[in-house]
Amino acid sequence: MSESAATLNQRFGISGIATVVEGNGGIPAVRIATSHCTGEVCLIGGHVTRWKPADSMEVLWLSDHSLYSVGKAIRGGVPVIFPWFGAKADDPKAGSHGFVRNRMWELESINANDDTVTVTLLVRSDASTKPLWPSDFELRLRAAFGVQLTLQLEITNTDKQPLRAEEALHSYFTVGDVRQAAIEGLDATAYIDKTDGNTRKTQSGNVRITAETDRVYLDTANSVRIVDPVLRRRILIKKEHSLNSVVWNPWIEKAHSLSDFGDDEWPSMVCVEPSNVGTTAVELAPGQQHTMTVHISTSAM
Ligand code: TA6
Repeated sequence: MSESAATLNQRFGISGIATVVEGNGGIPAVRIATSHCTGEVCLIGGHVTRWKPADSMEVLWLSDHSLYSVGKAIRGGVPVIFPWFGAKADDPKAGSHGFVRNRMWELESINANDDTVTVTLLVRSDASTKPLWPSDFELRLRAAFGVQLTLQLEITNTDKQPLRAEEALHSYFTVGDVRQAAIEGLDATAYIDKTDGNTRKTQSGNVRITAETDRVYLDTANSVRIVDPVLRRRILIKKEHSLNSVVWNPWIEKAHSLSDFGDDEWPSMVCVEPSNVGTTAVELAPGQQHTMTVHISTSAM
C-alpha cells in the first residue's frame, strides 16, 4: 500500500518549495513553487504534469478529460513510456506504450538548491510485472524544475540476463494553434509515417501539422524547437542519449476516438517525444545503466 500524501509530505516536503499533496483523483503529487517556476509531478507513472517558468505560460499540455487513477495513463504532461513503445511486438493484446505509466511509483527524494528542485521517483520490477515483461529492472525519473525543466530517465538492469527495452518521454506541449506552429530540427531526417502504412520517408524542411501526424524520426540526436507564433513562444527540446524523436498530433478523427481527449483540444497541443525505439532500443548487460536526458526551455518571440 503506498503512503498517504500527508506522510510523504512529512518525509520529503520542503516547506514553501515542494509539497506532497493529494492531487487529482486523490493521487499523491509533488507540487513545486519557486521564484523560477511552478511544477507538478504525479506518483502515477512518475508523471510530470505541470511546468510553468516564471516568465512564460504553462508549457505542458493536459487534457481536461484526463483520468487520474491507477491503471490508466494521464493524458498530457510527460508520460514515461517503458519497456515497449506503441503496441507490444509479440503480444498485440498488451497495453500500448508499456506498463510503467499506469502504475504507482515510489517517491525516492526531493532535493533543492538555489536554482532547481529535483524530484526523484522510482519503479521497479516485481511479481506483477513478470507476466508483462520478464526482465528485472529499476527505472528512475529525475525531474529538475527550474528556469528549464530537465528530465532524466535512468534504466538499471538488475537482472542476470541482458535487457533490451524501448523508452520515450512522451511529452505533450501547449501551443496556441498547432496548425500555425512549425517544428524545427528534423529537416532531412528519415522517419516512419505511422499514418501511411509505416512507410519510411524523409523530412523536408520544418514539420508542419496539417492532418493527423504520427512520425517516428530515426537516428537523430538533434534538438527540436517548436515555434509558436500564436503564443509568441519557442519551446526548445534538447536531448542526450536519445536517437529517436516522435511527433504526434491526433487531429480531428483520432481525438474524437479517444475518451480522455476532448474533441476540440487537438489544436492546442503537439507531442515531441525524445525516445529510443525500434533498432535504437536500449540494450544493457546485467548491472548496466542507461540515462536519457531531456532539457526543455522556452524563449519569447
Ligand atoms: O507517440 C505517438 C503515439 O504512439 C500515437 O500512435 C498515439 O497512439 C499516441 O502515442 C498516444 O497513445 P496512447 O496510448 O497514450 O493513447
